[in-house]
Amino acid sequence: MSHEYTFLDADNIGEYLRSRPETHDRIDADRIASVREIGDGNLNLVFHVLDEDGRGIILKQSLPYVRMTGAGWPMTPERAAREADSLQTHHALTPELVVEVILYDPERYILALEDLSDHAVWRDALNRSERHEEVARRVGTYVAALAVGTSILGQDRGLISQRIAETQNPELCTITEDLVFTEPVFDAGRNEVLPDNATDAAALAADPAFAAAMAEAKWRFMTQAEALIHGDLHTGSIMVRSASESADGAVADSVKVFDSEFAFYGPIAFDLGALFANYSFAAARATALGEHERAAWALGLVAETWDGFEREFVARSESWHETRLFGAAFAQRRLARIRQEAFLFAAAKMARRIVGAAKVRDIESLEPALRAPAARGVLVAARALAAAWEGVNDIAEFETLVGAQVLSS
Ligand code: SR1
Ligand code: MG
Repeated sequence: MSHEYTFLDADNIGEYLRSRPETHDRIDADRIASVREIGDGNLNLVFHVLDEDGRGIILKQSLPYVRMTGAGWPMTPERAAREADSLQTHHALTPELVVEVILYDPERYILALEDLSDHAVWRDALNRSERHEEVARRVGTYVAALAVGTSILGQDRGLISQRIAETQNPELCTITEDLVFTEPVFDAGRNEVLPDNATDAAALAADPAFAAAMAEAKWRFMTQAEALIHGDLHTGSIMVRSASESADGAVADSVKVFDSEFAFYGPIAFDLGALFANYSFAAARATALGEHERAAWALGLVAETWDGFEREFVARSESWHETRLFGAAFAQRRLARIRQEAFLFAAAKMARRIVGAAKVRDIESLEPALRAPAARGVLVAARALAAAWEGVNDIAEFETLVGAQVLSS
C-alpha cells in the first residue's frame, strides 16, 4: 500500500475544500478566514477552518506514522476509514451523542467533521476544575447504544458477520494490546515514571496477580467480538458544551463523542473501563490540588456512567432482535458480566497511563511534587483492582477500592 499522499496544511486547505462539493453547504471555500491546527492527540493532523461568515468545519487527516513519536513509528492511515465507518455507524444509532461526518476521503485519509469549536474537550474542562453535569450519564447511554445496536442483539446474524469482517482494525488493536496490556508488565523501552514512582511501577510489573489480570484482559480484548466499540473512549474523546459561563455545576446541553479510530468488534466493557479509569485520573488530580469535594464528585462519575449504561441497555433490550431466548434474565446476567469486566479493563487503563508511553494531562500537568503522589494513588489503585476485580461486586465496591487510593492526599 502506497502512503504517498499530500498532507493538509494552511496553504492547501482552501483548494482542497473547493474540490469537495460535500463541504460546500458548510463552508465557503473561496472566503476562508482562518485555518488553525488544533490536533493535540497522539496520532493525527486536525485543522479548524473558518470562513468569513464564521461558519466552520473540522478536517482531520491520518498520517502514515504516529504523530506522538514521528516517522519512526509507522502506522496505517487506514485508521481514518475505521474512524469514518464507526462514527457513521454510531451516529446512526445515537445522533445527538456522536459527531457528524460530512465526508470521508479514502485517497488522502481525510475526514471532514461538523464544527464543535463551541464545545470543550471534556478532559481539558475537567483539568480546569469545571463541572459539566450529566455528561457521564449520557456517555453511558452512548456505550449502551453501541452495545445493543451493533451487536447480535440489534442486528441479524448475516449483517453481524459482514460487519465484523468490514471493521477489522488489526494495527490499531495491536497498539492497544501492546501499550495497555503487555507493556505495563513487560517494558518495551517505552515506559517512563518519575523517580518517586519507580518503586511502585517495579512492584506492579513484578506482581504475578497483576500479570495474570493483564493476560485475562488482553485475551478478552482479542477474542470477544461483541459490538463495534469506540476502542479509545477516554475523556479526551468527548466534547462537552454547557450553557452557563462558569460551567461550574452546569448541566451540559451537548455531549459529542469523536475520535473512534480504534473502533473494532470488541468487548463492550473495554469502553466502560476506559471511562472508569479516566474518572480516577480526574479524582487523583483533584485530590492532589486539595479539591476534595471535586475528587469525590469525579470518582462518582463511575456510578453515573454505569447508571446511564444500565438503563439504556435495559430499555433497548425491549426490542432485541433475538427475543425468544435472550430475555430479561439474560440481560441482567450480561450486565453483571460487563460490569465486572469493566473493572478489569479499568485496572489496565489506569496502569498504562501512569507507566506507559502515552500519558494523560490530568496527571502530567501537575507540578512534580503533586504529580508523584497522584500517580502513585492511581498506580496502587490499579494494582489493587487487578488483584480483586473478580470479587468486586458492584460500583460502590469499585469506588471504595479505588477511592481508598485516589481520594487520600
Ligand atoms: C501510539 S498511540 C498511543 C495512544 O494514544 C491513543 O489515544 C490510544 O490510547 C493509544 O494507546
Ligand atoms: Mg485519540
